[in-house]
Amino acid sequence: MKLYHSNGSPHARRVRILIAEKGLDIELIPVDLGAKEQFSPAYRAINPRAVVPTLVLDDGTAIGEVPAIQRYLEEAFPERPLLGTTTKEKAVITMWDRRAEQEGFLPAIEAVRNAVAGLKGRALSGPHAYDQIPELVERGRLRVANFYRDFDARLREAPFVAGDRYSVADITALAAVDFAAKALDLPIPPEAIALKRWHDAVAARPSAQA
Ligand SMILES: N[C@@H](CCC(=O)N[C@@H](CS)C(=O)NCC(=O)O)C(=O)O
Repeated sequence: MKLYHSNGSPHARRVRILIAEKGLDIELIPVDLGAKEQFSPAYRAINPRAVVPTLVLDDGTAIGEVPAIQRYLEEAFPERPLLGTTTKEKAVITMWDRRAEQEGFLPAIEAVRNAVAGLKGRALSGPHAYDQIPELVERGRLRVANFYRDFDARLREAPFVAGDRYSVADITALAAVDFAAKALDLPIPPEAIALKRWHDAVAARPSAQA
């Protein structure tokens, strides 16, 4: 099995953290996004959407899209579960994972992709060209600020995003916070005490280095 990824990709980081949490040994193959390697015929043959990450199984099956890759790895390697074990737990974790993605992770990416000069005409990843919309930068930053406020409230009532146990929802929220802090200079605000307590705990796990 091989994971095509990029060190700078927050999407790929979500899969790398899950791999580290599960203690899996999966070959990492870098795709140079700066050199536009994702658009090479060789990579497009693996992922026609020209995005990372992609997991390629030993039989050649290529799996794109972060939640699909995470689902495959969870079911193929059920030890150290991160997507829940009971029906209820699976639903609650999926709910919080989607909320972390839609309310934090994707807004942070939206703000960056609509701002960065090097991404002119590339406001959305994938095979099609889209112009930047400058208004989305401020809106994206506002959405991240609201994500911080709402997840701080959530983490005042639970130690981890989806409840009592670390899960894939923590991975998505961590990737969102770290990307917003670095790429948007939007760190966790001082009043978000519970969010900060949670971040200190999840960022201290060895997997956060992935
Ligand atoms: N929905 C995809 C999104 C993947 C994605 O957007 N990856 C970015 C890197 S974080 C990418 O490959 N960008 C290439 C580009 O902008 O051309 C997933 O879940 O894997």
